[in-house]
Amino acid sequence: MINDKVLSIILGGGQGSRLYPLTEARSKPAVPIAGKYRLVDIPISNCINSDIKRMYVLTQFNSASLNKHISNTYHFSFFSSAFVDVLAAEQTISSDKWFQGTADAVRQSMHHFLKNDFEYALILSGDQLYQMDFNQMIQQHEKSGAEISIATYPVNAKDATSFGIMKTNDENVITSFVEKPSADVLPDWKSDVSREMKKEKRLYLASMGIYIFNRDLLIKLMDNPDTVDFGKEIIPQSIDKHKTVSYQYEGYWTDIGNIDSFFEANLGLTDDIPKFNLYDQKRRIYTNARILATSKISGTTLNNTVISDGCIIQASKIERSVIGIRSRIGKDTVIVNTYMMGNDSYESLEEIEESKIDILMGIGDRCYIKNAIIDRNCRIGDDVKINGGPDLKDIETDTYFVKDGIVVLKKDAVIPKGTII
Ligand code: ADQ
Ligand code: ADP
Repeated sequence: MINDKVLSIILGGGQGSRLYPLTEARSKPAVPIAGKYRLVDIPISNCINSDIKRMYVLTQFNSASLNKHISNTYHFSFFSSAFVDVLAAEQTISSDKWFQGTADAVRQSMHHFLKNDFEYALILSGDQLYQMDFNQMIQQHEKSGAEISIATYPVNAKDATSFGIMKTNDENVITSFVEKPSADVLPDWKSDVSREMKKEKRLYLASMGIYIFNRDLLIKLMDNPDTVDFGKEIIPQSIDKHKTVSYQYEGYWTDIGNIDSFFEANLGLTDDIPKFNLYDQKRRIYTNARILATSKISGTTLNNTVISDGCIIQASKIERSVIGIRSRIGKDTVIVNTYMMGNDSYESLEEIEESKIDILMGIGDRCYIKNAIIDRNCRIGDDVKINGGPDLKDIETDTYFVKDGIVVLKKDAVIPKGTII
């Protein structure tokens, strides 16, 4: 079934500086998460599960891995109108600039959207972890006669300063909106939330950056080239003129736009009962069906660890970690609090035996790795110690990057035997 009223626009990311260095060699939607998925699989799967099957992914630059992933993963029937198209910022006769912000990205791509029939544009962020049925939001949008709807989530004072915060009237109509308020003005922005939210001190109604716009209004708003951002301009300037309604969401939702939150969201999947449920049959997260072999594990004590397909593991212990596809981990190695993204391919036995390769792809023998993100195709030699933690200062080298105590090994990094970080 296809909802033919709704066209989905997924904001795949600007320069991606907040997720650097994971976005050094790929666009943000292509960043691998949860061992076998890519960031873009989350909004795309939410759309598919809501029968919204016409999607554009807007990205600042096209990466080979993003295009390959989308074309390998999302095949729709020849007879269906479903599609997932990637639109990268492009130079046109009227514009020689990259997307200046979220609204500018939508504006510059409007000519693509308008080739389709639709009543509502559903605008989504590309860097959030959640499972949401958009139909409920669409139904409320229609019922309330709104021209714009914004999905909202109650947050606490600490988080409130990094979101758009709003106030509503009794009918959920948004009466005021401020983008990322400073801490000193926050007391003016409290909302009357449910008793449960009050108990958790989540008193501020935050925008989730998920919007529904009526088609005609979006066309009109995109006519003004001076507005470049939804949060900074379009929304605050619209609430007085166009009925803008809040759709309050109560499920799990988290922003994974920076290294720290990305790391925690991945490791959160190893909890006994993770907040993000990858095992939900009704709300599946789709990804490339790679047809990999099963994982082979020998001599390893595993605690709260998620292991993807095609791994060969001989480590002595892995704790609270997510191990990505085709990972190879050597003997007597200990891994704690780590997200290893895995490898794009295997090295053949012949290649290894002929020792053309000095350090094999994956993690060597007798290593100790804690509080790290290991990007794809890294080669970590034997006896390497990586001990991330709050004491580690932020630095960047050719092969790794430290942010908030998390050591991020860059894609294809080679870490020589015996290195200590
Ligand atoms: P932010 O997340 O800070 O706040 P922004 O950086 O504009 O806003 O990103 C929104 C989404 O658009 C992200 O997925 C981002 O990757 C993507 N994006 C940013 N620039 C882009 C560009 N030039 N081209 C394509 N995609 C781009 C927003 C709202 C807040 C709200 C939070 C919720 O402004 O009001 O509270 O989202 O996370
Ligand atoms: P994903 O990145 O989603 O895991 P694939 O598993 O299909 O996607 O492959 C990732 C990348 O690695 C692709 O660009 C693919 O062409 C490349 N690749 C896959 N297998 C090999 C191989 N045996 N040798 C070299 N490159 C490979």
